[in-house]
Amino acid sequence: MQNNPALRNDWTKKEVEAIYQLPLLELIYQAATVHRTWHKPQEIQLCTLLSVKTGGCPEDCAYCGQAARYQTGIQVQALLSTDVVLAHAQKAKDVGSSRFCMAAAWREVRDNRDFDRVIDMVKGVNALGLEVCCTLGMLTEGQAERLKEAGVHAYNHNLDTSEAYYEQVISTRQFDQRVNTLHHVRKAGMTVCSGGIVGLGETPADRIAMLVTLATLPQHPDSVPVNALVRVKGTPLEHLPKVSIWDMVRTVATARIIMPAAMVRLSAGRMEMSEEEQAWCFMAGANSIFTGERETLLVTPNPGVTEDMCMLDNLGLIPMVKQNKVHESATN
Ligand code: SAM
Ligand code: DTB
Ligand code: SF4
Repeated sequence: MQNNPALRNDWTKKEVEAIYQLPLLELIYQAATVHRTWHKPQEIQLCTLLSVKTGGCPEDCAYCGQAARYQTGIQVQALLSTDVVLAHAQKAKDVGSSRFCMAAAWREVRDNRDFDRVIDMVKGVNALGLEVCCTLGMLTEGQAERLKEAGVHAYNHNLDTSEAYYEQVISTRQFDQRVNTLHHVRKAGMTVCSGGIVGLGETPADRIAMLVTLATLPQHPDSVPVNALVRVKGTPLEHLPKVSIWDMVRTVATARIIMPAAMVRLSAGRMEMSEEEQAWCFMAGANSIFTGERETLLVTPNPGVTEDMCMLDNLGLIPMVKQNKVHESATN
């Protein structure tokens, strides 16, 4: 359970819908007010993402360029060596990132030598003084414990959409299996990073339902990534319309209001957003982004760190230094 009484985990769909459907500027104003109460609004967390194993994934996530069954033309890459990963982590540190997230195109972790190698990577990145995050698919309790012991701070595992819409997007696993992994992550003592994607053809009711699932977990996720669908050529969703910025803003603002202590991360899709559009998302309570010198997320383009620094400067925002753990435990 949450320790802080100001954090509610009994949100109902009706209440959250009333927030999501507020007149837009009123919604943004309320979210900005909450943001200012819980966070330093000028600070943006900079996270660096590295794909440590790319493509060839057995899952059928309809949005994903890494699913083996879609012809997306991406370069498949087996698990990188620990040295290569540590070189990337050092560069991330040099350009001011405070969190380094390693992603693998796996359905789930298997107890094999690849997992042993990921454990070594985690230890190495931790030793550099970066906050270590992993996103490796589904985990058992034992695997979660091993990651925690090796020094993983946060585990990213998105619900992606509502339970009701889930099977329209992914058929090779169930919503409940994802929720179970979130419980394993929390039980092992890692922080939970979980959010979703806007623009999969879902309705506002689906976005609201997904946010309600996250906000009614025994403890809120510590970070909530809000991804705008990146329409990858060759995936079943490539012809969907570009997501409206106001749908992104409403989702960010609602997440900010109902999970006030969480970091809300404006994740995929920034390449197709103007600086002004991103500014609306920051105003609505987003306070974290993926950036770095690689200029890619996993397989799709992302703004480079130089461009992002320029944007932060224009907006009067500053990079957040490594998260203060005392503050985290005081608010959760
Ligand atoms: N394979 C693991 C998994 O699915 O949990 C970890 C990596 S997976 C690529 C991480 C997340 O990236 C997905 O849950 C999804 O939210 C996001 N993602 C993947 N492709 C995307 C796309 N084309 N547009 C927006 N978000 C995307
Ligand atoms: C998250 O929510 N977004 C990141 C991270 N978690 C792993 C991934 C975005 C991927 C965007 C599409 C791509 O480059 O494959
Ligand atoms: Fe695989 Fe993750 Fe992509 Fe789904 S989102 S196809 S599990 S890499």
